[in-house]
Parts: sequence; structure tokens; C-alpha cells
Amino acid sequence: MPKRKWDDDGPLATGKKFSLMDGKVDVLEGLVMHKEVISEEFEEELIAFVQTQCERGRSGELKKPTYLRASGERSQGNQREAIMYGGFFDFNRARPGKRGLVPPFPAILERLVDHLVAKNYLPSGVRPDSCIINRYDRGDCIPPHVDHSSYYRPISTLSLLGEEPMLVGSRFRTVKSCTWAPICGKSISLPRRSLLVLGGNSANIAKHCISSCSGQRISITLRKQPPPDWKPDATELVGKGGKRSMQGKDESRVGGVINIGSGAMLKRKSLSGSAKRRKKMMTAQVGRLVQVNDVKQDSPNSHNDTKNGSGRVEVSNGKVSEKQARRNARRLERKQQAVDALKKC
Ligand SMILES: O=C(O)CCC(=O)C(=O)O
Repeated sequence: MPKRKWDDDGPLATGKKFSLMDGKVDVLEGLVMHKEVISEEFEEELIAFVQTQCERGRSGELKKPTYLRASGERSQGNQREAIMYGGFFDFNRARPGKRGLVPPFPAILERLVDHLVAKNYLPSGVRPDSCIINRYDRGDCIPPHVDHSSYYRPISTLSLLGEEPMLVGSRFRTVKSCTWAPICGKSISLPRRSLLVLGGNSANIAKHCISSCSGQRISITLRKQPPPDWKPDATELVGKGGKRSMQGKDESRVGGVINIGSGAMLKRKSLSGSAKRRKKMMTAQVGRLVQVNDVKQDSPNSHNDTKNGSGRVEVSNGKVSEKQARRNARRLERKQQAVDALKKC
């Protein structure tokens, strides 16, 4: 790997490291927790700043997308508030949005970043220039997501006001609305004034989320944006049937993407690489099955339903119902996915 500007920076501050193997991959590689990174006085100052900005947002003084609040039936009780500076974070796609939509860092955030870099919690070459402040109340959450790969790593999150756990891992299950449990992941408590730094696999492979909070909490998530001329990859803009269908107004996450009440959500759920391979395999299997049964229609048993290892295939009037076979294949695929998802790491 070519040397980067910040490789010559002094060593980063040491914090608590984490590890969790999912197969052969340590999905928490690069995750570091630092405690007490700011003073109680600075925490108070930051909390007062956030509360004031949220009040301004609620009163309509701060406009979308600088101030966003989850609302509507899809948010199911989640009323998390978010304030953005430096760069618009497109919650629908967890990626950088259009430039110039939100105000630059206010002085207090510049001071925070100066401090975190000076203390070597963050590498100076990856100085954050975009920030999302999340204000959680009791019951609020943020669903599992991976921050878009165009953001430089590491990304980091400073916790204020209350202590809540963050789930970080490769697989979660939804327990109920706003509540997730790790299948292959860890629950990491985030004390007040702690900084969780997500680098390496913990940022690129693992997802993170905050389940329904037990009380109030504020987080300040800091990221360095890609250069201003960055554009999303063409494949991210166009779905199978042309443009991706957009709809919805409330908070939801589809395929690792959230909507915090700011507008569109992606309707089509993209398949993971392994799911795609399984689908291909199943389609091939169905093709073979259909051929076998087409041959069988000449046999005396051709009017009977044919059982096969991959499911029940209907034969009507001596003809296999391809539709049914495909339906069976899809059912099997879903079953397989559920089984895979439950495999603990
Ligand atoms: O509240 C947190 O600590 C996490 C926030 C987060 O993941 C985000 O804003 O994307």
C-alpha cells in the first residue's frame, strides 16, 4: 500500500481494542474505545450547544437537512433528532449527499476536532470535516448500517449525556421495532465522554446500531468526506429495472440504509454476494428440475406431484408448473438465508 500523508503522524492514543471472528474474518478489527476524552466542563458546553440547536430545529429556525427529526408511522416511536454540519449525510443511502446543503462546523465543533486530533485520538491526516449530532430520547434508536465506503476511515462517535450500548457486528436480528440483537456482534457500552473509533473491518464490514435507548443520549459522529468532486458509482444509482424506486417519508432502513424522515427510501433490497450465488444456484437447480419433470411427463407417474430434495414441484396435466418451482426455490432460498443468519460466529 502506498504511504499516505498521515502514516508519518505520531502513534495514535491507545485505547481498548476489540475482536470478534466471523469465520476467518475479525469483524471488529480496527475498533477502539477511548474513555474520558473530554472534560466534564466541555461535555456540559457541548450538551448546551446541542440542546439549543435542537430547540432551534424544533421551532423551524434550522431547516432540513441541517435539522432532521424522525417521524411518521414507519419511525414507530423513534423520534431521534439529527443536526448536520460540514457535509450533508444522505441517511437514505448512508453516504455523502450534495455539497453546501448544511452549515460549516461551528467554532465549538472545530475546537472538539482540534482537541481529538491533538490528543491523537484521531489521525491528523483524516481530520473530520462533517458531523452528525444525534439526540436520542428514551425509546429512540438508529438501525444497523455501515457508513458509505467513500468516507475516509476511521469514523468516530463521541457519547454525551447518557450511557447506552452500541451493537457492532456482522449479523443482527430484529427483536422488535427499534431493537436489535447481535447474532454475530458485540454490545459495547458507550460511557459519557467516550470516543468510539471505527476503523478497518469494524467500519468496512461490521454494521453498527443503537437499539431503543433507556434514556437520553447525544452522540457526535465525525467523518472526513471524500473530495468535493466525488460522485457515487453508477451502479449505486441505477437498479435492475432502471432508476431505483423511491418512496416513503419516515424513518426506516432498507438494505443497510436509513431514512430519518427526510425523504426518500430505497425500495429494492439488494442481495449480498452469497445470497446472489445461492439464488443463481437455486435457479440452476430449478432449471434442472423443470427439465427432469418435463421428461417425466411421459412416464406413468407423471400426473403425480414429484418430490425432490429441493422441494415440492407441482406437475399439472403432465406439465411442471415453473412458477411453482420458482416459488419453491425462493422459499428454500429464504429458509437457507435464515439458517445462515442464525449461524453464530
Ligand atoms: O449514536 C451513535 O453513536 C451512532 C451514530 C451513527 O451511527 C450515525 O450517525 O451514523
